[in-house]
Amino acid sequence: EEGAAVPPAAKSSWGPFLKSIASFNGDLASLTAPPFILSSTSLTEYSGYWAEHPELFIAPAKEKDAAKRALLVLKWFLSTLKQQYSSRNEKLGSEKKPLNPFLGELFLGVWKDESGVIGETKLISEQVSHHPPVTAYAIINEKYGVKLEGYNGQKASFSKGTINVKQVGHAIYHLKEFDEHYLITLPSLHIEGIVYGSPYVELNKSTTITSSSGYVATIDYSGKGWISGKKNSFTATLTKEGGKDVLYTIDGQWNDKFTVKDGKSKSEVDSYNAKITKTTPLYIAPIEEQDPLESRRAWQKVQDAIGRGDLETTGAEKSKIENEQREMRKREKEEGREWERRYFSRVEEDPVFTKLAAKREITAEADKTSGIWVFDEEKYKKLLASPAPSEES
Ligand code: CLR
Repeated sequence: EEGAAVPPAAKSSWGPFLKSIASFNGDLASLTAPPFILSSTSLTEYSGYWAEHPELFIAPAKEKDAAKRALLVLKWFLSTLKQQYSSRNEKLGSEKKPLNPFLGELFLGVWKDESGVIGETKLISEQVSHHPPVTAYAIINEKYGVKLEGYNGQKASFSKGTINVKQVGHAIYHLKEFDEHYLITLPSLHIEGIVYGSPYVELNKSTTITSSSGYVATIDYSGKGWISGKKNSFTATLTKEGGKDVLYTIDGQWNDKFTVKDGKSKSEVDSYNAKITKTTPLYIAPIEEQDPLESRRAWQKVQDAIGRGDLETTGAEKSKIENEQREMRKREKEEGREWERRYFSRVEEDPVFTKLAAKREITAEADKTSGIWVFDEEKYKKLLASPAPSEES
């Protein structure tokens, strides 16, 4: 469960790495991790974790009762945590260091729907800033009028053997039919198991989901819980703004089982088992059909080299991308322009965010994400209407 320990051949690189993080400056991208901890996945791909269960993502759209709808939004959110925070451990044996996306990098895909019931759910993820690294995303299901949009960056610090990561940014879940918005804050986290060479994520403190319909969900993360003693524990409540009563409570483990109980009668009304709920694979276009800015096409050579354990080529191919990027930034600066984001725009203010954030004293911290980012419907529609971009040489 704790993941693979440091492989014998890598032991020699782990000590120096531990020393280097002790004097770490907060920029995760600048961490030079030993090869066995490098993943070949770019951080732009992580946006997909929000909807690997499309059926849960759209479920609130089918619920007529406002309180139950808010509960379904909470349930969907909780169901994303396993993918977000423990899927690398499960698939790769430990937490890994992702590739640091370049400005303008895209990760596009779609969760197809064979059943014909859910409809297609589209993913658009774009790196909107490189210094500091910020990823923005939109996830859209047109059939049910469900849209999630958000952006996030990370602020990290090192203390007492762990890396503490604060997420900056937020997500907004939207239901068209009810014209409802839900503002979701992102959990802080820390990395455990570093000294043993088998890092994994544990969530800190709490997150909230504030809805325009007046419901508030609070999720408290207790880690290796003081309540149950189990990893990844949490308790959550759903309340109506202004009211004192807890409408529903949920508790359990986000990577395992949790149960939903009625706040008054305490009887179980629903449950979820993260271990047996299957994820829907994301469909991504074959590399040769991808745009040159799409993550897997752009990083292909680096990813292949990491897969082969070929450090020299990994470094060389990474440098190629970095140098090319540096050149582009230099040219833009000379010409007094800025890189045009393809799907997102920087705004002074997002009225939806401002309104919901005011209820809970949440701030945008725009200075840490090089602005407030919103999904730009105009740009999106234009792109849908125009033919695929032609090959650049
Ligand atoms: C990115 C946004 C996702 C949720 C998420 C999950 C895990 C986080 C990741 C975010 C950011 C990068 C991260 C990662 C865990 C480890 C990794 C903090 C917040 C760092 C860069 C790796 C450090 C190296 C150790 C493995 C030693 O929605």
